[in-house]
Amino acid sequence: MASETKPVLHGYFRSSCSWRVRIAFALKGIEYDHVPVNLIKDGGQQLTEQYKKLNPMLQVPAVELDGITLSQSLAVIQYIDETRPGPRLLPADPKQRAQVRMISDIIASGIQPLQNLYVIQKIGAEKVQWAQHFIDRGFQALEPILKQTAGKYCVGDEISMADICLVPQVYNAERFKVDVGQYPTIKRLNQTLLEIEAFIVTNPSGQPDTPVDQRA
Ligand SMILES: N[C@@H](CCC(=O)N[C@@H](CS)C(=O)NCC(=O)O)C(=O)O
Repeated sequence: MASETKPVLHGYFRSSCSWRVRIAFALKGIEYDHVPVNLIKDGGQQLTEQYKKLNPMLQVPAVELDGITLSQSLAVIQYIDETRPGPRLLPADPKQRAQVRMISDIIASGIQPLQNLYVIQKIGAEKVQWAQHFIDRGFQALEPILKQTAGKYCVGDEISMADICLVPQVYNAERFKVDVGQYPTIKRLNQTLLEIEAFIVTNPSGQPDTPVDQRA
């Protein structure tokens, strides 16, 4: 049962996983409170004993809502979808729903974890090449899949969790200077989605914790 209390999002402006949750809240029209967790400052605020109680994985996002605390952005998005009115984030059709989950999992399990801060910190000098390699590897798989599933958006013509995962992943790819032009379907979908209000207002360049010099 959805409670009256506003959800609290513990997140970081530049975290792609926090951005996923912000987009889902925006699409559903859910107001929330934001608690910034700076992944770099003070050696990483996600590593404190206090934060560990919220998310023992020491990652953002963590979301407090309806009396529980959830980490894992896809679990949060699916919970919101199951408990809140507003546009569906997973399609009603089981085949399309499976395709949305497939695309979301490729990004959330097969691409994003490999360029996580705590991973690339272990890589050292080769970190940019490492990140580029695994983003390219993932995008080479995503491109033909999206060619088959996409209409206006990643799966058909309704915005879904797959789109919520795609845009922040393309943002990460651009940060690591991956040439997204090699992937015309990914590029087209990203451009279309970036014009939608829920994606604009949640952009890392305009969050409460976005540093002044990184604001758009
Ligand atoms: N599967 C998790 C991944 C969360 C995750 O990787 N978060 C990153 C930011 S996008 C993080 O907190 N990294 C902290 C670090 O690298 O120390 C989710 O979808 O929420």
